[in-house]
Amino acid sequence: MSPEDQESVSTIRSEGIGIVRGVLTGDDLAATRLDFDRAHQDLEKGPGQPGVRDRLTGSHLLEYPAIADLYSHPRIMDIVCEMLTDSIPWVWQIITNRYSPEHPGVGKHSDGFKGELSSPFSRQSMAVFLDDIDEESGSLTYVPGSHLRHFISRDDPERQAPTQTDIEKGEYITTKLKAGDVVFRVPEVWHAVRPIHHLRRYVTASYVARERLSAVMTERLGRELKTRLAIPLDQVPERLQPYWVW
Ligand SMILES: O=C(O)CCC(=O)C(=O)O
Repeated sequence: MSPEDQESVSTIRSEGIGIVRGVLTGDDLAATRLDFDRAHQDLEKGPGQPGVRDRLTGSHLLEYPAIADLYSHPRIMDIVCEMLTDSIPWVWQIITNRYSPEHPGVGKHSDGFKGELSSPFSRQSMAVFLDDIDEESGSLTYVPGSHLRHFISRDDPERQAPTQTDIEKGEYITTKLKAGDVVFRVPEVWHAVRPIHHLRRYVTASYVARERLSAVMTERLGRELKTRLAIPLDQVPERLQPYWVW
């Protein structure tokens, strides 16, 4: 791993969010946008309605090569594997997100499981942005270090999972991104999205460390594996297969 990516891993661990710039450029970015828009047309989301967040998830996304490639992109996976200390983590969710303007954004929250502390760094998400975002439109905001409060800690055996009231009180900072940048987010970090005034699209996935499943994650795993039984493995790109199977 390059020193730059190693530094990103340190930032993600301490802050809960890290941004790797310019992972997708030129023709690759154009091809991903084309596949993204095609998937939304084919899967009956149409061109987008003002104020609506469209979300596609599941194996039909694997039919769009430029999107499918991102779920096992070597540089992205190196960072995910390092974060999870797992050489072949399990890919839990593959998703696309599209917000059509004018959209109010997303309120302050954590993607930690309600009422449950997690094993440190047992889940990791990545999001490849296809549009620029900044303070004026769609900035992802977050509270650096807040993910740590959701982790089981030997030093603090009485720790309770933060409440929504705690999450509302955090000091949120903004992010600025260019299309092609990748956001690595520890799901537990407190985050929100500023109001959106231009199209905001990204391809995202979440990955899980196989050896450190929480009670909630174990239940979700069982549900997802039942769905995957119906999908022949040869429909899954070869590079993704090790992450796809349990
Ligand atoms: O759209 C984003 O950047 C983040 C959305 C969000 O908050 C979430 O999916 O939990």
